[in-house]
Amino acid sequence: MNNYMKTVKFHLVVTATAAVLLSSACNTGQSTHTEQNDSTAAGMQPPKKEPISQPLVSDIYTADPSAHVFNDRIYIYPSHDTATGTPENDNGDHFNMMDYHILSMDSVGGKVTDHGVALHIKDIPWAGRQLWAPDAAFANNTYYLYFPVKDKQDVFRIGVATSSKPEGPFVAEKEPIKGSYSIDPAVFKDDDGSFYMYFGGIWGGQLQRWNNNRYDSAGKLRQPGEEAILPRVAKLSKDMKHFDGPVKEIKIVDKDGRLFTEKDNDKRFFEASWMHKHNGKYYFSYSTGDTHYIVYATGDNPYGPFTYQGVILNPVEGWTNHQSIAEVNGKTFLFYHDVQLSGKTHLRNVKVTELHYNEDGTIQPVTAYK
Ligand code: FUB
Repeated sequence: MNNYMKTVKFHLVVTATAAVLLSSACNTGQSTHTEQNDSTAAGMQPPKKEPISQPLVSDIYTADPSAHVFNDRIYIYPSHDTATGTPENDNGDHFNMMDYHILSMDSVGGKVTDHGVALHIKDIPWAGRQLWAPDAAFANNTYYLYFPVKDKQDVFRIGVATSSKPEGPFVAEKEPIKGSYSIDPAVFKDDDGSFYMYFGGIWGGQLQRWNNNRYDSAGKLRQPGEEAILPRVAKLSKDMKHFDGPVKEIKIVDKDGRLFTEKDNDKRFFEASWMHKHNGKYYFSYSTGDTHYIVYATGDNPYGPFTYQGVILNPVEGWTNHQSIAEVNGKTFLFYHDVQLSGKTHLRNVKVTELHYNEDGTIQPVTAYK
């Protein structure tokens, strides 16, 4: 299957609710007609699958939700998907996002506020195209927005922008973070106050072009029998705008301590890093990309190694799968997206559902449809 090219992978029926929401709310000019409907032969309708959660907003398309609690309010830092008409290709060019909108709500299930444009690509001096999945952090009395975007040479770098308010507007630094590359920054604050950035994404995210932190425009994806490409981590400096030390690879291993190979593509790293802590353990979660799972691995320190534990979120409708995990008033929530509103893989909508742990600290997998 090509990278990001499959419009809709599953034969899930988009609910009537979604179609109504779309036609009344999403003023994008996109049709509600989906490939699922095309591929469903008359008389062979699969059973209707009801989503367990509804989109948090339906007047814009949003994806890749990074959730944090700031000042007792839930803030979500998503990608803002738009129908720009960019043709689909293997590099994900059709994910051609131009700005960020921050969402917030006082509780899960409460009214969601869209705070409007927080940062636009035209205000990032070094940016070329494609604002992908962001994250945010608070330190030094400042809110920091971290974002991946291709530079003017078409190489993904990670930038930082600042604001005095969690919802922005944010002002971008003049250069990307020195030594940064690839996509999907996730910034984690440890109990001692240190911040770490986890990042990387293969295929369209270009991580295969980086070996030993050096760029090779001809860098190739691994062969099935080769060790899988690993995600990256870097400690952040006190000013939150630099890496404090070299970027390191994160080892994800099986129960026998073995690294995964490329053919273990239902377990190996693809994109969508996230780190959270539970009962003193570090939980590193990520998307397996072409097999569409959100999975997790646990470890004893922020650098790993992390031992693979299992699935957090089964494949959702659409090609991409991307999560964040946040604790709100003693409960743990999984923020994710699917394509309920559009049926198109690059026009997604963010959602949230509760996540539950077993007594041994393992996570109960979520299936987003019932
Ligand atoms: O939103 C663009 C890209 O799609 C993200 O950076 C990936 O994680 C995937 O969700």
